[in-house]
Amino acid sequence: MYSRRKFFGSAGLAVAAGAVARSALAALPEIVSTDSPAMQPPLAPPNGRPYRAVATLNGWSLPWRMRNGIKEFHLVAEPVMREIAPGMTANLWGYNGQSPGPTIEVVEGDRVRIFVTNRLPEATSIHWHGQRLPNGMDGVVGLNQPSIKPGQTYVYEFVAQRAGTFMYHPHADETTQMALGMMGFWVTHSKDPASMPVDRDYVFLLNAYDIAPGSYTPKVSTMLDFNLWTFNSRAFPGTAPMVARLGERVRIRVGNLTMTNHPIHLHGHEFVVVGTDGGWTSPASRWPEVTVDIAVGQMRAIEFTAAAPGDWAFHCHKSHHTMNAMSHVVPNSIGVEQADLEKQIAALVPGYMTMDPGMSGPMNMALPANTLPMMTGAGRYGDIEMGGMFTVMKIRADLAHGDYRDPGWYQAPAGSVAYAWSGDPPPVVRAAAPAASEGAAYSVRKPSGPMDH
Ligand SMILES: [Cu+2]
Repeated sequence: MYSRRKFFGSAGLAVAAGAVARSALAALPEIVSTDSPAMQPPLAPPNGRPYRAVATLNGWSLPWRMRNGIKEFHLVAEPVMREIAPGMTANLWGYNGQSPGPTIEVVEGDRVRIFVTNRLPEATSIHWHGQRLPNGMDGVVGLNQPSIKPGQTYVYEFVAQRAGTFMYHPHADETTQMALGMMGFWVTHSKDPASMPVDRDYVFLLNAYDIAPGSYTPKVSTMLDFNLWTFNSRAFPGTAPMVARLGERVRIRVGNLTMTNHPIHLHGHEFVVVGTDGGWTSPASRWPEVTVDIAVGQMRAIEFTAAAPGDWAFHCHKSHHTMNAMSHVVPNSIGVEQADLEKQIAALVPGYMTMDPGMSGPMNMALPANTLPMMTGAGRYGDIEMGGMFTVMKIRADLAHGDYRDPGWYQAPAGSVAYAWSGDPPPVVRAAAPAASEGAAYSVRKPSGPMDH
């Protein structure tokens, strides 16, 4: 399941034991790591209280060890390589081999101990976003704890008090560390495994990067103008599809660690928001939606019944967020005869290239290395013309329960697909202008004089 496993060497152990200053903790949990962006199947709990494990989009859940009744995890903050989509890899910072880090799954009431080893070139910490915990475990450097210096291991320990959806991220040099992808998902399952049952529970984070075309490392000073908008650090067509069997109850949990809000939209179905930052919503408070806006720092859990078979788009509704690296200084050249213009301008500006009308066709330029096309992905009927925060909800009648494999493109029944009209166009019928007397009914009355009153 994991592409490589690392064990702490004796040198690392000495550093760690010094940092935590407790000989009982010298035996650190094994570091489980992966270098793959593939979506791993849910990790069924091998011990502890039972729960239905979540599926992390293009990600995985971190195994733990049970020690004297405490769930022990080991996170390693380190530089990683993340394939954003085939054809583009980014130098990021993350945890245990990937960015985002692995999802942590625990059960309400679990006592949790998390070892955090810093293999970054600068100090870090982890804040457990949304948790009820002792103040000294909240992870804000300087406020709640000293920073975790390079080479040190710190220990966080608390009881997961509330079921729900959470995130983790550093509270140290945040603009740099979050711009480089240091973040992860956290799910605290209800201690009653029968409460709020679903058949599939997908989770992912919203992230944004600013990686100049032709380069590999995100800029860390960008405030708003990011050029890669991603689901769990993957841009379409690199995003895995979410799949469900027809009739299954599906939950999708999304956390936003970008610098702007994202209206997340599902096609073909209505959903309800069953969870917010503070926990599960009461059933009486829910109303049907097809889009939910997720603000910065927020988590939302939505649920719906997979009622209609097909390949249903699931995406951020800000149209620039379903594009990959692009320039925002492109003039609108719709209606301009491009071929002619390009020749004339190129004589003055060597290398000048125009955009195709509407920018929906391939651009007349070769892409720099390690750069994704703006809109890409080929579907059953041609180019999908999407990138960034886009994936597909694939609902099939013949999918087995628990099967998360991509079933390929939907084969729509004959006669159920929009088609080109091949007959003659209908005659244009223009409505007659209203006659003067009819129009008078809608005309403004003459201003009335004082005598009219
Ligand atoms: Cu968006």
